[in-house]
Amino acid sequence: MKLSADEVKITRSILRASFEMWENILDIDVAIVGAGPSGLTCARYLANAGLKVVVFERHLAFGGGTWGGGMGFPYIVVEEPANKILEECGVKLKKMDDYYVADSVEVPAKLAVSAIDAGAKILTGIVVEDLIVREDKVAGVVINSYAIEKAGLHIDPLAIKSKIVVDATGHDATVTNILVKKNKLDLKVYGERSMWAEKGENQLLENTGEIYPNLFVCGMAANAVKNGYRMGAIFGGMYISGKICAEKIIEKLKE
Ligand code: 48F
Repeated sequence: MKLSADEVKITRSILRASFEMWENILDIDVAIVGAGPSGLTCARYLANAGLKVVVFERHLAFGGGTWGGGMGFPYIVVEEPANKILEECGVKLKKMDDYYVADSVEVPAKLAVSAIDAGAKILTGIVVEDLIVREDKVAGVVINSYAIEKAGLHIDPLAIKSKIVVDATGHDATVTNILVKKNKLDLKVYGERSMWAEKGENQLLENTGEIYPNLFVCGMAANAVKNGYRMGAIFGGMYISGKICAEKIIEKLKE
């Protein structure tokens, strides 16, 4: 047996596939910023509904704050009815006391696979550094490479048009903060409150939704924007928030 490995052909294949991919996502239905638990769940439900969805994630890995479980102990806790969302993705859950526990590596892996299989594109190593805003409505995302950001290089970004943008950036609510700061909006981003798991989980469901025309928030970003409590290593609210956010977007896009 002789394996063929021509450098030019390898390079050409990668470049062609990349250009094809980028061209196909220049104008999309939903741009989700952040591939944590809420963003991935939201992507899965939107893609299942037939929408063109791209998730932009700063780091090279998807999963956000799930991988390390609670303080490095590799399990997360999920409460009913969020267990059903993970079960749909094939995650194995174990009942303990009033909760379910799940392997903190299995969960992001299976959530991402289910979002990809539904048709969502996940792009890692890409930072959303600004938004396109037209006549007081969000109209897309301004993106750059994480490597460029990390190196502190002054290299201009590119842009993607999107009917809806989702801020699923977690505790820092970076997208909403950028929108408010750059456009001098009255909208105040309060930041999250100290931990109160039960209250935080329930506030999250109320705080999920559209906060500015065409900008939705889900996951911890939704509580950070509205000064909701943080919850720690209980994740059910993140999955339900992602699902509610997808349902609200589907409803809006029907209008
Ligand atoms: O933080 P993260 O996991 O957000 P989440 O979906 O889930 C929160 C839980 O992990 C946990 C918790 C449970 O009770 O509180 O913390 O709300 O994922 C957010 C992702 O967004 C990425 C970031 O790297 C992370 O993977 N991100 C943040 N800002 C940007 C970004 C940006 N400007 N561009 C691209 N990605």
